Amino acid sequence: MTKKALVSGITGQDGSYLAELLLSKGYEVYGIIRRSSSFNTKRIEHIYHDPKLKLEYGDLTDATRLRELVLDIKPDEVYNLGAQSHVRVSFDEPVYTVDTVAMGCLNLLEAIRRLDNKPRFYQASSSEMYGLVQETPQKETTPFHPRSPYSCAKVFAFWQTVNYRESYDLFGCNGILFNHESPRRGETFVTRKITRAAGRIKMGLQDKLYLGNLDAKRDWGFAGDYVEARWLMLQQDKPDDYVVATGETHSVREFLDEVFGCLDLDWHKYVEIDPRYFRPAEVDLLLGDSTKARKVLNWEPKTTFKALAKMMTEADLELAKDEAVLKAHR
Ligand code: NAP
Ligand code: F7E
Repeated sequence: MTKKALVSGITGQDGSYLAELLLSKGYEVYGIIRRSSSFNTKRIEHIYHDPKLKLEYGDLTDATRLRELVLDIKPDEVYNLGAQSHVRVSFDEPVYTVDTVAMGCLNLLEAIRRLDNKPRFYQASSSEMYGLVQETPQKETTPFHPRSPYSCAKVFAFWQTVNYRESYDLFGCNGILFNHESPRRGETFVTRKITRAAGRIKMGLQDKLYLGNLDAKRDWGFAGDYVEARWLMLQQDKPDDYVVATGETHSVREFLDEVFGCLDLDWHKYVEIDPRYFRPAEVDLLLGDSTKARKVLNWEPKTTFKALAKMMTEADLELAKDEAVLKAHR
């Protein structure tokens, strides 16, 4: 029988890759989308007319609607990827962030708890939960020390998922994913902000790039490699929590070197520091140990740091070229 998956956050970076993967595996995919005054389905445009993709209006803060959706659809699997996912923005909008990230997860768990056939549940947990890191590298047993409203909300959602697993026999898994990027990454996250600006600088469309803390280090992987791990978690005999990471860490500075290097540019000529991009509390270093996912799920990342930087730079150079052509015809 055709499996059904319900995905929150389908219009986001990860939702779009997950939808592609599930469709390729023959799933009927139900995506929750938000009403917006402008189009917000750009990342799923290429699969929009697939008859197995069905989009339903909803919002993680609307518990009634979530309950209605799970009752109507009766999904076999639920992937909770929806979130106000920007850490810096979470300091400006803590209450809204907690509503979507923490309460959103709880609303979904409550919506499925009383179903006779409870769907398997995936929670998009985050390496940000390690925050002020208690050990390096970070693994499943490393204690959390969140450093932002976003990561505090993710810790709540993590433990609710564990709690529903232990209390209600619900097949709930946390994927503790370290930063993952792609040409579909939102343009305000640092990697994409850099590749977008570098392409525009190369094409003469921009002359400065304003950034914050260049010393922060992250374990950056490719989003396309990480979707398989999520799906694999829900195919196991037992529910569990897994770290998904590359096992390498690099600074923002090193990412700048790679990207501008690909375009034969010297970033020092273009980058300026703007304190508005500093955070009230910073996460200085993240480095994941995904031994458990590698052993149990037989998963491993395929894309290196260099290859990721090159892929994003080339995609954004193409975008900048299109932009330059449009500008010339204006
Ligand atoms: P993203 O690109 O920011 O996408 C977020 C998605 O959530 C979008 O589809 C957005 O819809 C939706 N959304 C936001 N608020 C919502 C609400 N109230 N109700 C329903 N949907 C809502 O994020 P991403 O990078 O794909 O990340 C996916 C998930 O993984 C998030 O939960 C994130 O916190 C988590 N995560 C990400 C990373 C990473 O490095 N990317 C690492 C660890 C964990 P609109 O398109 O309408 O805005
Ligand atoms: O920042 C520094 C910034 O916003 C990375 C989300 O997907 O991954 C993401 O959160 C680092 C930070 O990602 C700028 O201070 C310097 O140290 O790209 P980011 P993030 O905060 O790590 C985790 C795993 C998630 O779960 C989140 O949802 O880069 N940085 N200058 C800057 N960051 C931004 N955004 N903009 C700058 O100008």
